[in-house]
Amino acid sequence: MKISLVGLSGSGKTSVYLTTFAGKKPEQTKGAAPTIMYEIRRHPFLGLEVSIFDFGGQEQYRESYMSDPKVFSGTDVLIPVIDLHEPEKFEEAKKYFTDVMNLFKKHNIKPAVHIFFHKYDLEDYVKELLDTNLEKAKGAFLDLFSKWNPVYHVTSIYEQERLAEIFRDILVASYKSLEKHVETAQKQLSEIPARIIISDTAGNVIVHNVQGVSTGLQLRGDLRDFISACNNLRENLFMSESAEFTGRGLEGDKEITLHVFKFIIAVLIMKTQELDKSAQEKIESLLSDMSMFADLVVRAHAES
Ligand SMILES: Nc1nc2c(ncn2[C@@H]2O[C@H](COP(=O)(O)OP(=O)(O)O)[C@@H](O)[C@H]2O)c(=O)[nH]1
Ligand SMILES: [Mg+2]
Repeated sequence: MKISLVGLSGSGKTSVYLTTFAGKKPEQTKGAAPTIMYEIRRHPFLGLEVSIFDFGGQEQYRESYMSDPKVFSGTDVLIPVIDLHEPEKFEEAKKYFTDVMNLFKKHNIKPAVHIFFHKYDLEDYVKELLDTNLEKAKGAFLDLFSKWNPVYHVTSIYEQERLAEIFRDILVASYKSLEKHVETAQKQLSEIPARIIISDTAGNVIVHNVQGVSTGLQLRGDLRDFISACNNLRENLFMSESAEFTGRGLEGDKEITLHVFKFIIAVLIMKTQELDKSAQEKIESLLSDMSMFADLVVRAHAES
């Protein structure tokens, strides 16, 4: 799975990567060095290797990688990033994207296109202009990509949770038939009176109902380590594809249960009270759905 992020220098590509995939806080992206040429980063998600190509937007580098079309080949998802704080650069961005699209056409690369109208926030910016710029950007760019059936998203690294959800949806969409399960799980979670996190065993959060457990797609470090350790035990000690682990504080009534399904999906359930029968049934139903979800992921791997 190859995702290519393209956009002018300073539009926010590296920041999008860092806050979503690398566990960085938005503030930590300020003053990062501009990307030279392009950078490739690899990230496992649901056991699939995702490579994220971050193309430096500076003119002098653009020409040299644009003359080597290999860099774009195999792109499954193209994400043009447009900086809403810099409307005076829309024309230049249009020119750049036109060149990119021509290259894709010429080499018959047909990615799904997700346009990010980015920096939709008031960090160092005035409110009145933001919506004007958004309308202007829609006018300028939706048309440009219209042949590619683009989907657009209004994004900001300061809406980290939302941005992570957008990427999760883009990634999950590449496994046909998984989207429905994620949607169902999200609904189930809202109805269960326990704190639940569903992630993959690498610690990418898929759905949860707990505030502040993740930074972008990345689960909090201690929980990620817990899942990783349990997953190793499952493999080395139990030698089974799925396993269950429980921890309990001897004072108080906190309890944590981890279910690993098919070595790929982790469901963490944190309880602070005994659950009534109806809540327990909901949890059972969630678990059986996630077990099916894990089967589907494994099958999708086998098919690809
Ligand atoms: N206000 C705001 N600033 C952002 C956002 N995303 C990135 N930035 C800032 O924009 C600047 C350039 O970002 P960078 O990721 O290096 O751009 P790149 O050249 O496209 O990789 C950095 O100072 C970031 O902190 C955003 O969503 N909102
Ligand atoms: Mg960059």
